Amino acid sequence: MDCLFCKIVAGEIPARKLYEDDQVFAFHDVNPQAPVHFLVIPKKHIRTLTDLDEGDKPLLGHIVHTAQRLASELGCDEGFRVAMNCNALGGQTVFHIHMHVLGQRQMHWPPG
Ligand code: IU
Repeated sequence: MDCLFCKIVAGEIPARKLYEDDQVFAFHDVNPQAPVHFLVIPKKHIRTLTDLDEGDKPLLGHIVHTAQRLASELGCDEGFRVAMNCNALGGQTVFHIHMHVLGQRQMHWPPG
């Protein structure tokens, strides 16, 4: 499959791995936008949020829970941001869904 994040999951492209289980993979973003910036992705290839179906609900819950747990482990309990960009207008550049987790700096609203 010609998907960069599937290749990261398969170990074909290097990534600084934070966590992995049978459903999800988490790694530090290669171009961090905050002192803490990592991504949580499903191992299953889902192109974008508009491709989700009912059966993906437990997987999405697991992604959120993994994001929260790792954010806490990385010292972000005071506050952090999660973001999922959807399709080109939403700022998505890698078409395999991923949850950004950013922390250890003041966040602002609205994002750009
Ligand atoms: P976006 O929401 O699709 O725009 O985010 C894609 C992110 O994936 C972006 O922050 C990249 O820096 C990041 N990334 C990465 O961490 N490692 C890679 O090999 C590639 C992209 I390609």
